[in-house]
Amino acid sequence: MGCLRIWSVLTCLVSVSLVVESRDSSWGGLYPRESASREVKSLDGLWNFRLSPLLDAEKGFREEWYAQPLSKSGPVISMAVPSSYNDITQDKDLRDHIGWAWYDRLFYVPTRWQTDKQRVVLRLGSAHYNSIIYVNGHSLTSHEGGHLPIMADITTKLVYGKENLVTVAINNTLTPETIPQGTIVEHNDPSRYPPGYFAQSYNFDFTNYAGIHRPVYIYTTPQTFIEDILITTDINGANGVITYNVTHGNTMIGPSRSGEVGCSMKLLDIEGDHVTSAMGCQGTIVVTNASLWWPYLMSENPGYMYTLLVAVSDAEGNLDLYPHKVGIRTLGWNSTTLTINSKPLYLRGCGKHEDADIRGKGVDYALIVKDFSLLKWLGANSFRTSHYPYAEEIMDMADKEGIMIIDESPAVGLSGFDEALMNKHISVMQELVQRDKNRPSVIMWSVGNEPKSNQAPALNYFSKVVSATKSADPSRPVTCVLNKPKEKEYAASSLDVILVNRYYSWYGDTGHLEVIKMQTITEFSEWHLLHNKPVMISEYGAGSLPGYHMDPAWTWSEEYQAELMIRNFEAFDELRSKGYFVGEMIWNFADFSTPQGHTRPGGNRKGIFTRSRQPKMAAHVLRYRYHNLANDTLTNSQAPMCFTSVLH
Ligand code: GCB
Repeated sequence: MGCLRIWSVLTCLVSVSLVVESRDSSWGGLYPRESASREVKSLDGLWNFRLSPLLDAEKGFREEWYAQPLSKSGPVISMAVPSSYNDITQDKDLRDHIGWAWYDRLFYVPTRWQTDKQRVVLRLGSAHYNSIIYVNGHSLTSHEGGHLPIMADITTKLVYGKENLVTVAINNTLTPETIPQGTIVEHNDPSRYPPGYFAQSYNFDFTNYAGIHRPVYIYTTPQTFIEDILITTDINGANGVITYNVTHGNTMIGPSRSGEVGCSMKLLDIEGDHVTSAMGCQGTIVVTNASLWWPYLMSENPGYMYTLLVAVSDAEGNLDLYPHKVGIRTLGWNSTTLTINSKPLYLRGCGKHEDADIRGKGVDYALIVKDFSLLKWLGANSFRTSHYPYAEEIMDMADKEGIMIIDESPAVGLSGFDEALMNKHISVMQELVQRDKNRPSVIMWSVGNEPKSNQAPALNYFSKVVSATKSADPSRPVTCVLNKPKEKEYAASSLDVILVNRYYSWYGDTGHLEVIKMQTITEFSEWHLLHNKPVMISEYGAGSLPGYHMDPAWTWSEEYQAELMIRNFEAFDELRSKGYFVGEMIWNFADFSTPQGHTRPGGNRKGIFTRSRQPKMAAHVLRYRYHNLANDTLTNSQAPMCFTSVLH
């Protein structure tokens, strides 16, 4: 029975993909933005929702739940979109569900869209993990992977001026073939487990939240439309140089006239005033006396962005317009240093999560604004999208606020490294680069976090994944966040910058804060010596329970967390003075949800803020340091900051 049920969950992923009319969309398209030629309509709100029965994962497909409103085929509950579904109700089975979940809602499209011969696109910012999208009963597209957009042209499937039905089936099952990986553990002992009992296990330290996590839009374009825009920037003296390449598409409604399509560009400054114009679908724009994109606290005016108003016109002169933000900046890297606009960079940041109570990983605008407000309060200039690509709404804020991003793929804790996994990993990297390639905030790609890179096949695997990422985008350095001992580690040699997670005096030498400085300096010097590359610490930290105090410091107290940080700072300052240590990121920005476990009291408590974003003592300590470091960087002094005076 158990076996049968697992077979059912897993094969369902395979068999249903066969019935999808147009398969796997890996190009999520440009973010839906309004313009004079594009209308955008939000489908966010309350959808209808039902889980597949636990012992019959395929029921929804067999009974074609997508063919009519879900409420007609059985009971439904209301479900918020965007949000994870897990923590919304009091139902433990919903929280812990493994398998298919079904969403649907009705929506109208105006007849005018048909009269005006508009192309209509449906776009989900993300849905975790496997999803199949239906409109009016047609299976339009499927997507594997939970953190990247899904797009489908729905023009010919709509009933204009009437009600339309969108249905989304989502499966959160993780297997050794998914990214990230997981395993379904069967429990076949009938004396200990009920029939069919199984559990999902995975090798990462955060809750595998599921649902429609990001906004759902439908939007229109003319039949000849802007499909993609590639922007790179350079600096020449006081001038900025913007190189662009616009690709355009044609719907199936009209004949293809790509030969007759023309492009024109208008560059506007931050106030919306015209700066310059250009003709042609590819070209270069020179911006005299350009305002550059600078990180927060590296300029009086961080995050400066122009708007490139892209116009594509067809033979009849119909225009498609898309406003695209452009930050002019350059990145550089060598064996010791990262630079932005030729100035050395020191990353003062955090590892984060998309995580909040009730909504899990669902986009929440209030939380986005709060988090950026806290990052700026801290004096941070960067964060890593640990351990998956974050919502575009978050990335937009990072661009705007001048917060630099290490943009990470969902490849957390990978092992196995066979060719099939590698090809999937490469596709994920290409999808991520495709989505975020024009963002000035993105200063580095991270192909993953803590792979089992002590396994020999990791050598070939990472050299291929990194080189595919570099060919997708040669303009940014590529890294992978490592945690294996450097003596037996096969990914580092392929990377531009070495990022290492280390928890001295937490997972090892627990309680012995006095060894941190020595161990950190020894280890990071050796990483540099071994690979002759810039190095940084991408995670360090300790758990603390807010309000629990103990002096002298004791594990889980706020004092222990703060002192552990201060001891690390001593090491970081010494490493900085050596000239190859390019950054530090505390783990974690805020407490976050994890699977239940005896080492995780209410989740991972290494946040310097609580899950509700209130500061622990650690946040004040970090704030003091980051603002000092920022001042230090501003004056270009490399003088190490000392915190020994605060120690016992
Ligand atoms: C790590 C992982 C992160 C965990 C963290 C911890 O190295 O990258 O996902 O949450 O350690 O707290 O153990």
